[in-house]
Amino acid sequence: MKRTLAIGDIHGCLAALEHLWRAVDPQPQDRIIFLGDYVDRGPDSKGVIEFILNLPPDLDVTCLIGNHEEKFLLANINKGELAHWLDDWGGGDTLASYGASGFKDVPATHWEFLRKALPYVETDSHIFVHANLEADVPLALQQSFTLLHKKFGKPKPHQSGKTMVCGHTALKAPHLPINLGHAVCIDTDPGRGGWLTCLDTESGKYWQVTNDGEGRAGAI
Ligand SMILES: [Mn+2]
Repeated sequence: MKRTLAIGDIHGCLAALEHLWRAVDPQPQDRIIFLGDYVDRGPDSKGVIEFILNLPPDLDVTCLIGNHEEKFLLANINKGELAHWLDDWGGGDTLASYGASGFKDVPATHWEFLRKALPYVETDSHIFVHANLEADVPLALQQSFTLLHKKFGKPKPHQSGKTMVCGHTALKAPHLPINLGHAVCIDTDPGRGGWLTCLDTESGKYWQVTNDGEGRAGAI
């Protein structure tokens, strides 16, 4: 049976992503949607992007952009953004994962990955986005701030009637997904000792792993 697999914020936690892949075992008939925030905080941001770029080509993979990818791109072209990224966003961990020369060591394939990541994706029943939506604004007219930065809070149902699936707002212990019916958040904070979450929006089943390989599952 086809699954639609949304994967929450990874934040450099390559080991967690590898554990999650073994637990979920995505197949060519599944649709896989990464919700963004691949980089910063965790130990191997480069490895996370490399893992995604090296997935088998017969898998149906969509990658969304998160605010941390936007910051990575901005830091490369603006000194103020670079200082902010390094001081406050964990960007130093990301650059260190590429090696001693920083931006010079980031391969062209990774810049292309960052630039090609999509702001949202829509199915018949769901809208997938990194951060949030304005309830009364059509999807195509949403502001970048809302899509990439706006915290989850208590979102109203989107005017489309579709269920929003997002990450971005880190859910603290016990690190479980939040399901409001019309909106679901699956950022369970793996970069700061939490869990990495994958949700099948068809069945409601979710899988969670830690960077240490601990695993659990449940349903929303
Ligand atoms: Mn985010």
